[in-house]
Amino acid sequence: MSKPITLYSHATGPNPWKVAIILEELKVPYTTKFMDMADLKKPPFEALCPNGRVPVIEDPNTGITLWESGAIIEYLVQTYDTKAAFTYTSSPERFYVSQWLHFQMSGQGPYFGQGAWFSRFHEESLPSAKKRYFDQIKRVFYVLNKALEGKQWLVGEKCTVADLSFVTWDMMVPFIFGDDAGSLELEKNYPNYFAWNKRLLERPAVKKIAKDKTEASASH
Ligand SMILES: N[C@@H](CCC(=O)N[C@@H](CS)C(=O)NCC(=O)O)C(=O)O
Repeated sequence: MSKPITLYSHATGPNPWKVAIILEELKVPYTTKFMDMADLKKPPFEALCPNGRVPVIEDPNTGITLWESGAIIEYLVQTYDTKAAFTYTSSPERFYVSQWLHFQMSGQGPYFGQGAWFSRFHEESLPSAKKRYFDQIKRVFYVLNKALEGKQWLVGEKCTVADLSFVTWDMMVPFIFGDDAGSLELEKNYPNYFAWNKRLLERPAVKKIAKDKTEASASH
């Protein structure tokens, strides 16, 4: 039995919860340390992550400290998914898993994040910036919807870390779009994407993390 990994997290931010889902799916023991945003960009946290963001993991079993959620997911899979239950060892499948993980990290996370910024946090209303990111988010729905035509999962016949990596940002859609969320008509406009996201949300590990996140948001 391995010693628990420490996951540095934040109550509402989706990126650490993405890592929590992978830890749950892999049944790797972990403990969560919730950070205040105000403590991220100064010592002692900066010594763990010079970028001053969460997630960060510390794994006492290997001595590694790691940040950037995509790199953490790759580490967890390579270290703890010894039977490749959530990835592939074959080619080209393992490269396709990597491709989708990179797309999530560069194509989904940053655009959804900026969409949230300009719809919720920016100090002035900038409709053109909001439109730019909302359009890009719709583009991500379109890409996923097209890739999932006639398929249950992004790569091969099973759920992999590529699929799981998208779900916590997808959970943020109502928050990002607010009153505009209904006009997305996700089920009608992106049916493959919609069914896939529903499939992900029904997984016990994803359900547990959705519940943990709701509870953490209420108490932190
Ligand atoms: N690319 C990074 C993004 C991490 C990130 O932006 N995390 C947010 C929480 S979800 C954060 O720490 N924000 C603090 C800040 O922006 O100061 C990753 O995927 O790990």
